[in-house]
Amino acid sequence: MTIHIGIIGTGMIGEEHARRITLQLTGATITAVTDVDQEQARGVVERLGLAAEVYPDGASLIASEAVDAVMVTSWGPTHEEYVLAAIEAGKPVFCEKPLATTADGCRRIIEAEQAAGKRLVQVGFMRRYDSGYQLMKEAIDTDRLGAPLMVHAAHRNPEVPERYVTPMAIHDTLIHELDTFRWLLDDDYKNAQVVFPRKTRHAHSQVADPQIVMLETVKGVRIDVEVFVNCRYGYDIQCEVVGEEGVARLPEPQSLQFRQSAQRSNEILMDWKKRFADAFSVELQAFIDGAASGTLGGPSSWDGYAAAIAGDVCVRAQESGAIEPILMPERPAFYA
Ligand code: NAD
Ligand code: ISE
Repeated sequence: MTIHIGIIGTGMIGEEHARRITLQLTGATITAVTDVDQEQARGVVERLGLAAEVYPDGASLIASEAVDAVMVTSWGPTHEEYVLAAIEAGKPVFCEKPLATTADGCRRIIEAEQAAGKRLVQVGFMRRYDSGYQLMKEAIDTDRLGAPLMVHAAHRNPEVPERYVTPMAIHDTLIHELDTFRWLLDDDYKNAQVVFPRKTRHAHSQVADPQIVMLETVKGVRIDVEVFVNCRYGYDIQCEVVGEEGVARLPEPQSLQFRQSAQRSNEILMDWKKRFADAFSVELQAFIDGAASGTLGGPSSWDGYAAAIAGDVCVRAQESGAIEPILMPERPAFYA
C-alpha cells in the first residue's frame, strides 16, 4: 500500500522531509504540496521532480482525495489550524514541533482527537528516534544507571536570525528538551526557573542569550539545560544523565578524527539537518507505516501538549526570575 502524502509548508524542513520520503523511505509518495509562497511550493516540486499537484492552500490540500495523510511543516503559529482540519477530515497528520504555539492550542487538538475517537497525530519530536538517546533510554529503563538523579544538557546553535526573540529559546529550541526528558525519564515536570548569564556580544538586541533553564521533575530529578543559540562554533547537543550507579553521556555524532599540523581534531556539525538525519528518517518511516496500518505511534498530541504546558511556564519563569510551578493535568486514558 502506498500512502499519498500532502505537505503544507515547503520551506526548509518541508523540503527536507519531501526529499527523504521520495528518495530514501518506502511506502509513501508526495501527491500534493502547498505553501503561502506558491513559488516556493512549485520550486520544491521541480527540484525534487515530484509528481505532485500544487494546491492554493492548506484547506483544499487536506480535503483532497489525492491525500491520505498530511504533513504540517509550515510556521509554528499555523500548525493548530491545519492539525485540527486534518483531524476533522479523519486523516493521519504529522506535525512538526511545536504542535501549537500555546498550551491552549494543544488542548484544543487533544480534545478534537479524542472526539474523533482515534489517534491521528504524530508530533515531530525526532530526538526520540535518535540512536544515542535511545541507548540512554535503554540504560535508564534497564536500571543500569540506578535511579536518575540529575541531567546536565546543552542545546547550542551557531546563530539565529533577527526575528528570533527571547521566548523562542523556549518555544522553538528548548521544546525539544522539554519533550525528550519527559520521555527519557518517564517523568513529568514540577517547576522551572530560568537564569541569564552574561550576554554574548554575538546576540542581537531582542534575544537574551545564553539562558540556563532549571527544571525539577515530579520524581525529584534536577535538570539544567544551557540554551545558547549564538555559540558560533557549531550545532551542539549535549546530554548527561547522572544516576545512583553511574553516568551516561550522549554519544558525539560520528566523525573522522584528524591528526594534522600538530593538532588532533574532529569536525563539529553546523546544523540540525545532519545531526539528526538518521532520526528524521526513522521518525518519518514510522509515520508512513503508522498511517498505512492505521496505528500511529511515537510522540502524541498529549506529548505536544505536555511540552507546551512546560514551555509556557518556562517563558513565565524567564520574565519573573522565580521558580514557577508546572501543573500538569491528568493524562486521559485515551493517551495511556
Ligand atoms: P521555513 O520558514 O524554512 O519554512 C516554513 C514554510 O511555511 C515557508 O515556506 C512559509 O512560506 C510556509 N508557510 C507559512 N505559513 C504558511 C501557511 N499558513 N500555509 C502554508 N505554508 C505556510 O521554516 P522551517 O525551518 O522549515 O520550519 C518549519 C517548522 O518546522 C517550524 O515549526 C519549525 O519549528 C519546525 N522545525 C523543526 C525542526 C526539527 O528539528 N524537528 C527543525 C527545523 C524546523
Ligand atoms: C530548530 O527549529 C529546530 O527544531 C532544531 O532542531 C533546533 O535545534 C533549533 O534550535 C531550532 O531552531
